[in-house]
Amino acid sequence: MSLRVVQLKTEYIENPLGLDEKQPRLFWRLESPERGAAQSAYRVLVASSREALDRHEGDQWDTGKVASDRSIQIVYEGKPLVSEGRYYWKVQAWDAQGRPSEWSETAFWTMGLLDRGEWKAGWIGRKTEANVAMQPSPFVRKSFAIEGRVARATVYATALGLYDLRINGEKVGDLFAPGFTDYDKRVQVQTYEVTHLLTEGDNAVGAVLGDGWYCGTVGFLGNKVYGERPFFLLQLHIELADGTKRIVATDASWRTTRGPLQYSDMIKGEAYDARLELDGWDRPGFDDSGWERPDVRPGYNGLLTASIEPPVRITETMKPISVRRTESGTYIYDMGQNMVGWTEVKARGARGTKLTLSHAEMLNPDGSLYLDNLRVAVQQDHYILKGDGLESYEPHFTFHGFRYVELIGYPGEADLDTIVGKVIHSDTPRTGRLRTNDAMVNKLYSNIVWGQRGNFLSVPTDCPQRDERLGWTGDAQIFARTASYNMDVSRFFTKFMWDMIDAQQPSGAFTDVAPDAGWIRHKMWNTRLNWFAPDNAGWGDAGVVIPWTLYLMYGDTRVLETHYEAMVRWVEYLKANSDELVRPNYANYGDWLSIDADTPNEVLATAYFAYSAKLLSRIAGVLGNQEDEAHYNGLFQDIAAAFRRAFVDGEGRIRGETQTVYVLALQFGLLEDGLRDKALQHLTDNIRERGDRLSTGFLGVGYLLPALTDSGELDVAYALLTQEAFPSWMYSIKHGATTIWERWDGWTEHNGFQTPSMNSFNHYSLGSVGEWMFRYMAGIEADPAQPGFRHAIIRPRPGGRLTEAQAEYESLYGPISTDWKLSPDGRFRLTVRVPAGATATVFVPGAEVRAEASPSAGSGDPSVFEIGSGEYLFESFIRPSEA
Ligand code: RAM
Repeated sequence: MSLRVVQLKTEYIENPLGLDEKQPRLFWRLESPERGAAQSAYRVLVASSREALDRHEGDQWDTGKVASDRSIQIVYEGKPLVSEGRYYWKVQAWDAQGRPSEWSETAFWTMGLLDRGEWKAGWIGRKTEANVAMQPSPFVRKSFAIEGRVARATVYATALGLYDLRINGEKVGDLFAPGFTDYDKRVQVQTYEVTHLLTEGDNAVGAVLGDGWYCGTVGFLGNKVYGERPFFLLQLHIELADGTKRIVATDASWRTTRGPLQYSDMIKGEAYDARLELDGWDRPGFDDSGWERPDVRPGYNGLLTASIEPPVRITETMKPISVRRTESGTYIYDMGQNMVGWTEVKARGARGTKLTLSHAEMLNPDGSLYLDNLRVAVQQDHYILKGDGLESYEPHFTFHGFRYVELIGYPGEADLDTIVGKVIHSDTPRTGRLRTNDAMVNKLYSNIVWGQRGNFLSVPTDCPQRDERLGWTGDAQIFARTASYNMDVSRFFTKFMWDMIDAQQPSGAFTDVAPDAGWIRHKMWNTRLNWFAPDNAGWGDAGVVIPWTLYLMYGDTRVLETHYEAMVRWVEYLKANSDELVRPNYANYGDWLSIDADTPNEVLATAYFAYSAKLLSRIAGVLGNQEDEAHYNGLFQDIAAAFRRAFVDGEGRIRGETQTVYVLALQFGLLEDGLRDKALQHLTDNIRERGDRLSTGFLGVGYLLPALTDSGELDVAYALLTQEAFPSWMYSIKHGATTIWERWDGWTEHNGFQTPSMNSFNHYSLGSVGEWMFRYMAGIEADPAQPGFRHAIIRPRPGGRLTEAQAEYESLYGPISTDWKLSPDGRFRLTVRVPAGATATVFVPGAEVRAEASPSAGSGDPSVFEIGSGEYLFESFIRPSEA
């Protein structure tokens, strides 16, 4: 028996609760000690009870033995799934020799409330307090009795705002639920299994409500974008051992009051008065007779959808690396890492003592906190001690971007144990690891990952510190591929696509920001911020690039199907708003934050228009729509021709003559053969004239090293990667960066800090070079013909000062890795690992290739190999000039 079936997942996760997907997709992994392990057939059983499944009865679905090598994205096609249904499943697989595996372990999923009519609960909130600018966070609660033993209890909950759920004193769920969506259109519902928390007899359920994105400050748009104050919706479904069912739901019988949280706002920080704590409020037996009746909102017109996004969690606790007492008696801590989350402080002192935690990314030259770049954000949390021994405090509905913490008003001597930093983000599992022999390259990679950790919070935000933190679509699309190597962003971006769809304009235009946070609805782009437009080149295109990325990385065709029409509308919109296929010069962001190089808007916009059309053609092809495939490919060719006519001269010079115009034209395939070489020459000349330095902004930077490498200019790519002079990635690292900066010149020796109105030190866009590190340097590339790494293209490219690189990517099939080493004598050794069920084509650089596998029969090239699963060693010789 050579195959084992493991790690069963439903809709990308293990044993999910409360799905509303009527045909969930199933995934499993194969394991085998043998090389070349493959699945030749599978059988899936889905049953409505564990007992039935144990008897191998698939009363919901029995696929029978299906001859197939597929083990991901298997669409459920059994009996209809019902509300609150619980489904158990397992898999058997046959290997290439026809030997069956054991049955896998049992996995399950549950369905949520599928019918709106099943929602009996009312939305409860607390009336606004008069004469208070920032409102205290409402507490809501209810006591109830259970007569009998609880067999199963499930909570369905959500809020317009944020909620922190408690049952019998225990916290249930994660942070910042229900997440950021366009609340005018939808809100996500979370499902929790709480059987273990309930007891026979008296019980209590309660929640603290936060303003969050619903009514707190959103970016620079002010507060109350979607509503006035938070509301909470909950249904607790209890099934007793004797089969009786009952529901505890939010309604007028609940009670509400204010507690210690004087305010808690994502952008404005928090104030907590521990003297006002409501001891035992979330436990049974608490006397809430003095509490108010809640205010019940008439209803909600948006959709209640099952939560898709990975929950936000504390993923790491950081200890400060140093602390300094200032002259004024405050303490400034250095966390050693620009991080996102908050600080927990421990203090002992007199009742009424107030302490403040203030957060900043950088220090001013005089050692004080650099707060100028926060704009109107206030990264401060205030705590008033109750004077009750050792107290500890951390905030609730806010977060900060910081490396430095100033502790103000601390009673007594603070030291390194007084505070800890808590790192929070959408808990997307880590899938990528990368290491080289070069400490600076490793640091760059670390900074990229920290940029992602700091900015993936419910939506892909641009930055975590100033009054912005919005789902900028341009940033998201340029970084999406890097992000998907680093972490499993399948569900994160699936959710974000809904945000983009909700924001899509009636015209078909995708927006700059999603959720659009009301600014287009409120015409903010037209008035206060008159340069916003709903269709910026490289921003709106995220609506096509992100689904394509999900397809490549996860083989997800559903996201393509689901949003196909929306993508068509986008491309048709671009076409309708072009002038003979050239996108006119309208206000847009251009190659945002490029340095000393202005890419003309019309060149950029036309190039991206072509790219969207090309991806749409490929997407149509994947979906089997040959007519559209041909049609949009034709459109792409026509746009490319229009691009050449309008912007490219006979010498391959492209209007603007920036690195970005050349990079995009090369990468998007807009040039014909003869012109390509000339354009490449202009690009490399430009780089050389600048002293091997880049000038690209957000849009150009992602394709810069790929375009050079694909065009045979690997040396130039490496020279840019490891360049330490300004502007470069390594410049920031030389000056202490622990994250990717928003701007190449966020801080320079000559000018100090850039303009404070836009100077984030934690923006991931310029970190899109992470994609090149995986795809080219380590050489782990997806094959669009067999996506999701069913077949990988392994093509490592040693070069520059790099002599070693190891990378691993945890694909849906399992880990794929490359590990290469180039010795000074030119000997090159490469180890490749491929998971069971997957295959790879390996391109070994250099000459005199020796391998544990035999060369690919088809290619006729002795350095190309087709391998199956397992570990393989390749050796070759690379003359110094080739490296
Ligand atoms: C800035 C944002 C974002 C960028 C836009 C154009 O304000 O930080 O990164 O996409 O502008």
